[in-house]
Amino acid sequence: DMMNRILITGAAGQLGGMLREKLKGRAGVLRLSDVADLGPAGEGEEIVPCDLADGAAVKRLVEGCDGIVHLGGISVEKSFDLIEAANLRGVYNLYEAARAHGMPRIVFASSNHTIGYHEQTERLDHTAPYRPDSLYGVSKIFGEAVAQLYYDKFGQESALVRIGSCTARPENWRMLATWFSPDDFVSLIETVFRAPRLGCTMLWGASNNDHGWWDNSHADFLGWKPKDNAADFAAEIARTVPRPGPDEPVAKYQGGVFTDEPIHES
Ligand code: NAI
Ligand code: 15L
Repeated sequence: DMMNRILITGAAGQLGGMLREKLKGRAGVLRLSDVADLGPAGEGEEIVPCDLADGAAVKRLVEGCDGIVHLGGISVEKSFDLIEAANLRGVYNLYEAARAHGMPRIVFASSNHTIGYHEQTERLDHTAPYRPDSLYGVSKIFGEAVAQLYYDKFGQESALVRIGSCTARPENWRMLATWFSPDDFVSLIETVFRAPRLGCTMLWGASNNDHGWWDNSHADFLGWKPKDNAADFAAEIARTVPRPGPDEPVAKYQGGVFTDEPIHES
C-alpha cells in the first residue's frame, strides 16, 4: 500500500468516481468525502460527508489521513459566490486542516483554465505566465498560491496538477492535446505519494500526447512517465467529430470554450 489512509475530496464527482474504483486496494483505507451522495461504503472505504466551506468540519475530515487528493469544488465556470465558498474558502480550509494534522501530502486538482488564454500555437513549460480564462481558472490560481505559501512557510508538500481533460477516452479535437487518461492520473498520484521529495511542484496533467502543448521536464526528478497517447484515437475523432474552424475559441485557445464564458451573475 502506498498509504494507510488517503482522503479523496469531491469523491462523488466525475474524477472522484473513477479514482474510487482505480485506487481501491492501493491504500489501507480510502476516505471518501463530498457534499453529494456517495452511496454506501465498500470494503476499505470510509464515507465522510463534508462541506469544504465549513472549516471545522474540514479539520475533522483531514484528521488521520496521510495523503489527500483534493478534487472537491466547483469544476466549471459559475458565479463568484459559488466559487468563493467551494474553491477559495474550501482550499484555504483544506490547507489549514492539513497544517493542523501533520501535513499529509496534497494532490491539488488544478486546471488548464489557469492558462486558458494562451493560444494553441504556444508551447508552455512551468514558467508560463498565468492567463486564466474564467473566475474558475482564477480560483485554481488561488489554490496554487495557497499551496506555495504553505510550502514556503511550513514545508507542506503538494503536487499542483493542472489537469487537461480527464475522461475515459479523448472526445474531440482539442483533447488530442489535453487528454489525461485515468490510468496516467493514477500513476501520477502513486508517484507523488511515493516520491522521497515532492516539494511544491506543478505538473501538467496530460498523457503522453503527440499533439500536446505542455512540457513537464522541470518535474523529471519525480520519475513520472505518462503512457497513454490521445493520438491513438485521432483517426476515430477525425471520422466522427467535425473539425472546428481555426478561429473558434475551442480551436484557438488552450482553455477552449471557457474563454467564451460570460461572468455569471451571483
Ligand atoms: P465534478 O464537478 O464532477 O466533481 C466535483 C465534486 O466536488 C462534486 O461531486 C461536488 O459535489 C463536489 N463539491 C462541490 N462543492 C463542494 C463543497 N463545497 N464541499 C464539498 N464538495 C463539493 O468535477 P470533476 O470533473 O470530477 O473534477 C474534479 C476536480 O478536478 C475539480 O476540482 C476540477 O476543477 C478539477 N479538474 C477536472 C478536470 C477534468 O477533466 N474533469 C480538468 C481540470 C481540473
Ligand atoms: C476543467 O477544468 C473542467 O473541470 C472539466 O470539466 C473540463 O472542462 C476540462 O477542464 C477541460 O478543459 O477539458
